[in-house]
Amino acid sequence: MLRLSFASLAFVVSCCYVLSSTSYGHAQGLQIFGREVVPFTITDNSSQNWSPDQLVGPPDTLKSGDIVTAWASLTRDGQDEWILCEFEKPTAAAQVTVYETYNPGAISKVTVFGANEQEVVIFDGTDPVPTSAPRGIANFPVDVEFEVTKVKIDLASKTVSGWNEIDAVGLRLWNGETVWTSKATASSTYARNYVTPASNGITELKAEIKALRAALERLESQLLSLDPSPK
Ligand SMILES: [Ca+2]
Ligand SMILES: [Ca+2]
Repeated sequence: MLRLSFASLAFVVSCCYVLSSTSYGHAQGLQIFGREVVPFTITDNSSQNWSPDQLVGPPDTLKSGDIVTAWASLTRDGQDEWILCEFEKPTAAAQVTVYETYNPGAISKVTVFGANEQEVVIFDGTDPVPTSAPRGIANFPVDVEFEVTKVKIDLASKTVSGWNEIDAVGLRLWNGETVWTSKATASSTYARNYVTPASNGITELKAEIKALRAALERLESQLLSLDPSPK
């Protein structure tokens, strides 16, 4: 009975964890025998969930929350973070617009860059979006003599609790139009914790389950050897 129940339990735990991780949100690492199981998610483009690529293009995270279409740092508050957003062509910008979609209020500095190594800090202070808000759009006026090619946004992530997720960054033009980030990098990303739902990811997951079952069988064997009850 012990053999059956233990093996079954292990498999059920593994399957439940996989299923529980297939939705929005940071599935927190499940500790099994001291080893953190890598979260697994099944959505389109899931290898890029929360990656800097999620900063590219117009806003697509339509509500507040821990949602995969926004960039998220690797840790909640482990270090201060930054994102660097590039634009397809130099732009005469009137304003930098930042869509904060989860735990807003962490923007501490905004720097704009030009094609000829120009660099100007246009904001250094407290994020205009309050930390109490569920989400918000932060606007920073640009008053520089050059066309903007890149924007760097520094985030006081250590200070503002939780993942400070950003959905999109745009440059508002003087005519009211907005151009959106075409390429982005970041100080860190939660995305690297994720595996794709493609064959590689499934193979890795199967290997993970196999290793867990083997570990459980070894433990079961050890427990049986210690069992003083008559066979
Ligand atoms: Ca934070
Ligand atoms: Ca986005």
